[in-house]
Amino acid sequence: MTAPLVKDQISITKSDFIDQVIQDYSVAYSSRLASLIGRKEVLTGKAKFGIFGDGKEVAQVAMARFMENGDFRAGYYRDQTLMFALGLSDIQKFFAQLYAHPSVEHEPSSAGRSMNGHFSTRMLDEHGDWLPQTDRINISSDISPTAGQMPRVLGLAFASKIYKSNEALHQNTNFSNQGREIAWGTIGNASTSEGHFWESINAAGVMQVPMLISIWDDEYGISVHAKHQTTKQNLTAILSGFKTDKFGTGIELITVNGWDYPALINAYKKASEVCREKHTPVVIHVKEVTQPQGHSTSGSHERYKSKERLDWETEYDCIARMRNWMIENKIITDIKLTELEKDIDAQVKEAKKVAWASFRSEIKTELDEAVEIISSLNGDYAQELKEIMDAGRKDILKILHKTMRQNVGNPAIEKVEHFYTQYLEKYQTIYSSHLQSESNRRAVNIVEVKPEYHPESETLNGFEILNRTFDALLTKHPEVIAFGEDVGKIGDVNQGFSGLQEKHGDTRVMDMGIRENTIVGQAVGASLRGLRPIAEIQYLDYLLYGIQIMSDDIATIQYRTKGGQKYPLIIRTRGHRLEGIWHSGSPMGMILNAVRGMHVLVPRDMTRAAGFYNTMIQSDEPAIIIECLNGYRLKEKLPINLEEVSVPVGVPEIIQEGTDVTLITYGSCVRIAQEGIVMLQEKGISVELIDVQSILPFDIHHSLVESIKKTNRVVFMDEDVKGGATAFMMQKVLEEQGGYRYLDSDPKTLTSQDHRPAYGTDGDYFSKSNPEEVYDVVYALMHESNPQQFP
Ligand SMILES: Cc1ncc(C[n+]2csc(CCOP(=O)(O)OP(=O)(O)O)c2C)c(N)n1
Ligand SMILES: [Mg+2]
Repeated sequence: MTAPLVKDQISITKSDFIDQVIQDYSVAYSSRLASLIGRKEVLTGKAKFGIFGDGKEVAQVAMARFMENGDFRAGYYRDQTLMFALGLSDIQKFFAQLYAHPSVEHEPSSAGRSMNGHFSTRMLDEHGDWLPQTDRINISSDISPTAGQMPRVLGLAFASKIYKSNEALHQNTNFSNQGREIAWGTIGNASTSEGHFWESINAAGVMQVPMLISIWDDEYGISVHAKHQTTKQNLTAILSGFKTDKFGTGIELITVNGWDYPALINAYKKASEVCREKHTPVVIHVKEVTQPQGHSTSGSHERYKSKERLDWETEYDCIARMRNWMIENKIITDIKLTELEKDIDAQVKEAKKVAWASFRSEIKTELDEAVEIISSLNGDYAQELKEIMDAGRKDILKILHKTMRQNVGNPAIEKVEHFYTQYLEKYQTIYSSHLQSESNRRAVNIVEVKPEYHPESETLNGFEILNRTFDALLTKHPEVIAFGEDVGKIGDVNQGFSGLQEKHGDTRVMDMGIRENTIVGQAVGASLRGLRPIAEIQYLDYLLYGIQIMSDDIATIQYRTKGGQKYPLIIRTRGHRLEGIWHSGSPMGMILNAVRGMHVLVPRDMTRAAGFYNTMIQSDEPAIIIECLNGYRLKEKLPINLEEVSVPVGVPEIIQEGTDVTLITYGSCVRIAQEGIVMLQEKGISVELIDVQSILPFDIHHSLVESIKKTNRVVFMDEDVKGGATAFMMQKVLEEQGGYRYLDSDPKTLTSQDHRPAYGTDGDYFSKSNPEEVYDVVYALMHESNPQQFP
């Protein structure tokens, strides 16, 4: 029989349809149980915190029905049911994450590094290379900052557009089937208050990309009601201005209730068709969603929800409603359903037990070993460790440490120390690996190629050197795309991409709206799907709009998936010296502290910048490359091997050798320093000038201390605020490299003022470090050491 029960449902036989509905209900029901049991696990102390998907189950089983291989999801912590429905997680893995089991095998989403409900699938093999993406559904790794997923889901959808429109990429079948993939996003109603949401929705509408967003609207964001979140308390109403017009441009907007299974199936069917076939973005506003257990284990919703609301939530519980609907429509009898639920109860409890047992069993072995070793020295301490309930690795290390402290000088302690050191090292690695890529293609492995010159080499403007480099990269790598404000038609405000849109097409070199946050998000999503984006932030001063994504998403991707996902992307920007409060920024300390996990590269000229672009395109890691704003019109000799030039990351360059003082700087300050050095030379002072070039990673071979061994004096200079990147460099060289031992004078920093730089030539002079200050700081050091010679 081929009578579809649900209106417009794909034509399937009745028995298949019934099986499908029962399957959906089973997944939803088992997910609910996992939530209920999960909360208990936290409240009884077996896990620290829990946030669950209860109340959102039925919408998610409906959504899962329409996802296809090759599709991507970027969502948030409520999506456990979707993960179960897709077979991408299971109850055991769910509990393994709740217990923070630090194992990729047991907890593949984050290896115990993320809170529960933060999902991902593994997209890299054991060498860090891409696995195929088109034979599976891909879950981009969740982050906690609400709405932080939005720029990424936009980027994932943007990638489909690129794959569809650029025929040269149609052969990349591991990444895309000619752009037919939908990027599915989920977000809570309250998180739509964030700018990220509106910026992403607008950008999707402008670009017409296959982004399908589901809003789980439970009327609350923790305790804060929709009336404080959303104009008119009505997302459908305020989104309606985005609705598709008669030309089909805009966003398809669908509203549906979260307890209405057949309506949800219809909604997702319609949504996915238009999104996949026409690349029309869709928002599904899933209303009347509940939170049976409140927001999370941190509080109870009885504190802020009225009795009426709580009663309504019980009445409109999606699982209870689906259950009734199934019985009313004779899909299954109450008795059979009750039997099924009993079976599921047993399965969920068993899976939870197995997850706990495997989490504890490894610790238990280690605990036994530690107790035995400690008991040979202190029976009481051994007993203390034994008695700690569900003792963890921290407890083991604390008691071992205490035993060592008590037995200083006792030769028998050696065994404890040995165990302690090995144990600490093992777990330090388990918890601290993968800040960056550990593959062979990590940036530090890319081999240096120095620029070579011909006696008759041409001299070009800096921007022309870059232009040739970008042209070569676009020619050589079809996956390279470049985009940003003014990057397309005019080829960026400083002409680095001039003429390249005409040459390579507008699917390679693109203009974007003024929206730094989602420009970064587009780079994220595109890079996760095998493209090689160069995303431009027009000026370094506006990086702040995008730095949240850089810090929370890009910089943590390898770490939070323990090498399961990567973003090989380049953020291109220009900064340092120019003029005025917002066009001469150099907030390096802020950046380098926010993006540990990325590379921060600060080339002093455009040849060096070209070398960094070439290096990073060969690597599989994310970088920010900051070009010098005042360098585009400076003349540079054109290397004969420009396309091959590769500047190594983490390797400083000695610009000028010297014997009296080491001056360490980077970027535009190299030229400022050189001016000061000329004045010092006139006084017979010899300065060794070093350009660090790469702030993260920083001097990986510890070459700077070698210079200090020779000069015994050091100045760290830049144009950041005091205590910014100069303090970072000082810590690296004096503490990490042990440079303090070789100093005969105080270490010095030379920075800008703490205020933003004032406009104009004089404003710049009084705001930023300048050549006369270089002279003064260095001269003062020499005077102190030899007042006769340097009065
Ligand atoms: C940027 C940011 N601000 C605050 C928080 C703390 N926080 C976590 S969840 C949440 C409420 C989110 O509500 P909603 O988007 O409606 O999702 P729901 O939990 O209701 O599904 C808040 C404020 C956060 N994680 N990120
Ligand atoms: Mg909510």
